[in-house]
Parts: sequence; structure tokens; C-alpha cells
Amino acid sequence: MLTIYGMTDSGNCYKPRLLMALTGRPFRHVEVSFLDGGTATPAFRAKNPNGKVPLLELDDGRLLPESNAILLYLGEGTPFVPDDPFERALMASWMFFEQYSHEPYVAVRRSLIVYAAMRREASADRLAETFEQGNRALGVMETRLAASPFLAGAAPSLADICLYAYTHVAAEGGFDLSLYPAVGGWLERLAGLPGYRPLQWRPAD
Ligand SMILES: N[C@@H](CCC(=O)N[C@@H](CS)C(=O)NCC(=O)O)C(=O)O
Repeated sequence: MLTIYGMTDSGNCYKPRLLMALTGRPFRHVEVSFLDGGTATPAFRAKNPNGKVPLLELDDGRLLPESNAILLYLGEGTPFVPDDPFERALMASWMFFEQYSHEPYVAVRRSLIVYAAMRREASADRLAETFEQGNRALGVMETRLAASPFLAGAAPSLADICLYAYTHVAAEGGFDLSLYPAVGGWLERLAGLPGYRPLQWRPAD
């Protein structure tokens, strides 16, 4: 069975869990967290020298890091990858946007506030920069979602799963989602998909 090494509270790790839930595929969850040093152990570094979760392990032992690469692998052949080449490229473009323009601000600001271990890095300048850039990213999503039900078009794709992960908990990072009504409607549409599971969900052992 596929194994996902991940930290339950992390949005990056929620992305593949949510896709597996939405597609009804079984998998094994192994908790590995940076909060207790789990990502820094020699055993985990042997699997992922970059020391980050999520990490996917296939039945034959092959290992795949990076949440969005894992989504692309697990998404093959599912309805969450559009057939149309342009829509597929648009999906990818939102996934690159997530890693460069959204996650470093929306997710990082949340972790600076939520995790005691991160608070010493939460300088006023860093909080201000992540607030400004995070709101900028949410504004870009608002513009798109005011014109389209989902990011790549009429149907939900990997891009929506990817950006849902940290957007739906953005309030924990101090962002006011009521300023983004189209984003709010999109969050509700995604939470209403059959098979949806919340952030803290993990399969039973
Ligand atoms: N670009 C990576 C980011 C992964 C990432 O930053 N994971 C965090 C948890 S959310 C982590 O493992 N941090 C451990 C560390 O930096 O030591 C992805 O999308 O998978």
C-alpha cells in the first residue's frame, strides 16, 4: 500500500491526503513532524535528504518528495486532471503560483503564529511582509474565482486541492477571508465534494 509520510497539521501534507480521500484510494499515513525533530532524523533524511514532508513511498520503495509532484503522480487518471491540454497547463500554472506566490506567505504566516517553535522567527517585518504578500495572493485568487467556479475551469482539479490546503486555514495566519467572497464560495464548493475530509483527517491504522 502507498505510504505518505506527513505531519497532520501541515497543509502541504494535507494535499495528498485530501486527493486520496476524494478518489477513495487507501494509503498508510506515517506521522513525521518538524515540531518534534522527526524530519531531521537520519532515518528520515535517508529517505528525503531535503528533510521535508510530505514524502510518498511506493510499494516498490521508490520515494517522491514535494507535495505538488505527489499530487501530479497520484492524480494521474483521475477526474482531477483535465483532459484538455490548455486546462492541464492552467492547472499546473496555479500549482506553481501556490509554491512561489501563496504558500511562502499564507502558510508561513500561519506557522509563525500557530507554532510556538516558530514564534522566535516572527519578527514584525516578517509578519508585515507575509501579510502583504499573502493578501496579494488571495486577491489574485479572488479575481480568478469571481470569473470561474474552479481555478482551471468548470471542474475541480489538482490546482484546487493544492490551493485549498492553506487557503482554508488562512484565518489562523491572521488573514480576513471575508474580504474575498469568491474565494469563500470556492472553499464551500470544495468542502462539499464527495469524499471530502478535513485537515486533521488521517486513515485509521
Ligand atoms: N515545497 C515543499 C514544502 C514542504 C515543507 O515545507 N514541509 C514542511 C512542513 S509543512 C517541513 O517538512 N518542514 C521541515 C523543515 O523545514 O525542517 C512541498 O510542497 O512539499
